[in-house]
Amino acid sequence: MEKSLILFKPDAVQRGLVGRILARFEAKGLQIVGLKLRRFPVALMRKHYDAHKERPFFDNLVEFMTSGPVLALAVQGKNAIEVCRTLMGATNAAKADPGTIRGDFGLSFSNNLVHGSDGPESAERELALFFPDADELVEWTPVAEPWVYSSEER
Ligand code: IDP
Ligand code: MG
Repeated sequence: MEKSLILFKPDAVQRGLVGRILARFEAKGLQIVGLKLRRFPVALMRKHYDAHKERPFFDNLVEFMTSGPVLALAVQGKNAIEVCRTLMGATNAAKADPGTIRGDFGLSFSNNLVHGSDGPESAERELALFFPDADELVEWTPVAEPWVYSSEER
């Protein structure tokens, strides 16, 4: 089982899409293992997007991500990182496929509703940033798990 860090960006919260977006992760079969709503500090967002610090959009991105509440979500599942990226769709929401979160709810390159970790190392790093205390991630066994995965897959 793999964990990924998902952020619902301020546009998702402001537009009242939190429930509908969360429902997609749950309906897919992904397990919620951490959840919090905060207006996160600028320093934390700069660290989170450190890989982009030389990009021209970096300052606007950090300003956007700290302009309002963000929901941080930790999900778990088999290949959760890739599964989440597929659910989210392409970065430019205007071009993202219908059926994806960005494709169904957005039209912007920057205001694209969700963040998802892009690999195991970034997932570990990002989960530690947004859920720094060990007890913030909950270990539990979903009763539906035997129905979500076949016995060989588990
Ligand atoms: P990702 O969120 O799909 O992984 P990244 O390339 O990691 O995309 O970029 C991080 C975030 O920076 C994007 O989700 C988007 O909000 C913003 N961003 C990326 N490229 C651009 C751009 O060319 N113009 C404006 N914003 C951008
Ligand atoms: Mg990225």
